[in-house]
Amino acid sequence: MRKANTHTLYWIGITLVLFPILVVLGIYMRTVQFGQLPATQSWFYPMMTLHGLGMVGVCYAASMACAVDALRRYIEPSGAISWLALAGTVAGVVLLLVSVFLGKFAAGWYFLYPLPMRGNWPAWSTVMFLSAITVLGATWLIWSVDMLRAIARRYSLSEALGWHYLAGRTEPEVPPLVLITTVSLIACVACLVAGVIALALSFADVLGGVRSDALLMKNLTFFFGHVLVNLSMYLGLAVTYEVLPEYAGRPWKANKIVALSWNTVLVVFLAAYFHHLYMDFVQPVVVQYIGQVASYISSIPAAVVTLFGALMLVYRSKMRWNLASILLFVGLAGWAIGGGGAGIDSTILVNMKFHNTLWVPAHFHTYMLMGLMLLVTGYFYHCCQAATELPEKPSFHNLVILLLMVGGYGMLFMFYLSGAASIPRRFAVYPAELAHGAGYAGLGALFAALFLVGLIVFFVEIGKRWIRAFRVAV
Ligand code: HEM
Ligand SMILES: [Cu+2]
Repeated sequence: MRKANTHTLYWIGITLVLFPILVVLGIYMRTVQFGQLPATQSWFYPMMTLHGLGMVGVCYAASMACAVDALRRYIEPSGAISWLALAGTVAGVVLLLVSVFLGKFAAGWYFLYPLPMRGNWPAWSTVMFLSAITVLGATWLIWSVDMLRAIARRYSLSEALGWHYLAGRTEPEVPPLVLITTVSLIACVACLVAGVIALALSFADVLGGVRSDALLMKNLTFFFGHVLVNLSMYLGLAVTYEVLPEYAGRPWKANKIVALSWNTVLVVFLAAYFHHLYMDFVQPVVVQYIGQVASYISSIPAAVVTLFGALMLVYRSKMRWNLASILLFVGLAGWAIGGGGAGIDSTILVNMKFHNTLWVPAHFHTYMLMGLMLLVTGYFYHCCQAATELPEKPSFHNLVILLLMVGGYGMLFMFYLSGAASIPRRFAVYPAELAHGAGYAGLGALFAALFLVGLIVFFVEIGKRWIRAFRVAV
């Protein structure tokens, strides 16, 4: 039995509440796109904004909570800042809910300038939305810096980044968890600083009427958004490197190749965000090419090393399959499949056709929903199960996996088909020319409902364990 950490249990509780609500919003959007619920159409864009930002926030905070929990074996994060992270996140969510539900703020999750100032919602709701992101961004910046501080107390920067492996030494042994988290946290500080600048300029506009350069704002915004989403994924992978070996009964250690691939990620992935600006012809042409090349270099080596490592770990091992290890394993698969879809879209020749079609939500939902969220829920289950050791029912768990897989991939397949059929993203209602989009939307809603059923069954399983673990811990 391994007592669960109180902060982690709170994060698990928050995730278990927010995630299904946000899934319901997703089903709602697909239903409106199917042509149903016409009376609620004016809520589509506020709900899209809430769903998008809410999901990205849950993914980030939950994956960070996993990484922090796993890291506690090696380092000691500050207790006060762990509480601050929880309180600041809850405060940010409350501000966001007010801006969306009372103010009908609807500029989309990345609030691309100058849309937040030009919509038909009141200026106070824009201020409220920007305040929500400010609170979340400031909280997460402090959280990340504290984790870097805690890592630095035990490892030097060059050790934490595994540079001694690159130099051919194998001592001191640094777990891949520490290496990948350090890479992610450095990127996190960079992206949150860019976010702060974009926010300050947005505030200057909405409060002081000071206009900003739209291209500069777009660069800042996508640097922030691209990096935040990707590093959340990396945090999910980092804990997989740590936990999957427990089930395989074999170690998964850092070495020269692991260190090299993740240092490449650190150097190159900050430049990959240019793939979001292919349509901006006023960008210097050279950065468009950099965007495509950086997208490949930042994803392929780390993916190959991680997937190969995971397969070697499992191959002919006496793997103990339970809900945690299965979710981690299929989560890796979802990450790889979504990554493939992203790679296709980051190719300029393809992006010319796929830009802003549903192909984009298709690929990022693949690695966020069937990748990261499965890694996170797998890790959470692992914590709760380790803390309670309740008997497990394999047949019941297989049912959960089946529902999640059929529902999730069915929903995604409808997104991919829509994208390939040129259905644009962010259309609440499809006009006659795009009428074929409605059918995909209806099927997508059905599959997503199946996913939700799987999620509810899963929550019953993890919920029992969570309540017990909570009673012991608090
Ligand atoms: C079963 C689960 C989910 C369903 C049914 C769902 C559904 C949807 C739908 C229908 C849209 C609007 C697509 C459009 O542009 O027409 C959307 C957008 C989005 N979703 Fe999800 N989603 C789910 C899970 C997730 C997860 C796990 C994430 C995690 C990051 C996520 C993040 C987003 C984002 C960022 C947007 C874009 C919002 C915008 O354009 O501003 N979703 N989702
Ligand atoms: Cu990107």
